[in-house]
Amino acid sequence: MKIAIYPGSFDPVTFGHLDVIARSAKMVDKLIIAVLINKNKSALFSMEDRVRMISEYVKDVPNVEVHSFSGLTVDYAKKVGATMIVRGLRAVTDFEYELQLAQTNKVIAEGIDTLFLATNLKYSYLSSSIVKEIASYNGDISAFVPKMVEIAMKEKYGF
Ligand code: COD
Repeated sequence: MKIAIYPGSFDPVTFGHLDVIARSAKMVDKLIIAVLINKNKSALFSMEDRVRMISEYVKDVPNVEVHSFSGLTVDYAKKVGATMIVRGLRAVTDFEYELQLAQTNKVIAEGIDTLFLATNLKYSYLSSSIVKEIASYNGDISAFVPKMVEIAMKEKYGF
């Protein structure tokens, strides 16, 4: 059984993430979306909220599960029996960081490979940070995130 994890902060999940999820789910038997409980980075949404929002959009995809994790991504991958880490690439700026991450992970955990999916052109500019910035000024984020996320963000920023 081919199991992959798609780790990330997903703070919040965007159409860019959902596109990577839909495409990578077709390539494996089981895809686990692994939401990082990040002790260093202060997140806008709690881990529970992030898991709930993603779960809502993948609930009808039979081979996708959403969980949270802390610690090293490769340790979590081993724990769930995954041999593949899915990551998305938007631009050259992503490439340097992602390559470093993938190569380091390969050294510390043999047998786990990283699968890079090139962004869908429609979402190549899209990031959670940009969405948060626009939302914080009460801008229109409907083109970037699902409705449920849009509502939750408006609430967070008090609009
Ligand atoms: N189109 C395509 N892909 C996208 C888009 C988009 N519009 N937006 C985001 N993505 C991709 C990102 O490039 C990334 O690959 C993935 O989606 C998740 O993105 P984020 O921003 O939600 O998540 P990150 O990048 O903050 O996640 C970082 C990790 C949690 C994977 C990393 O910090 C980690 O592994 N932490 C655990 C500790 C560890 O193991 N560290 C590494 C040791 S080498």
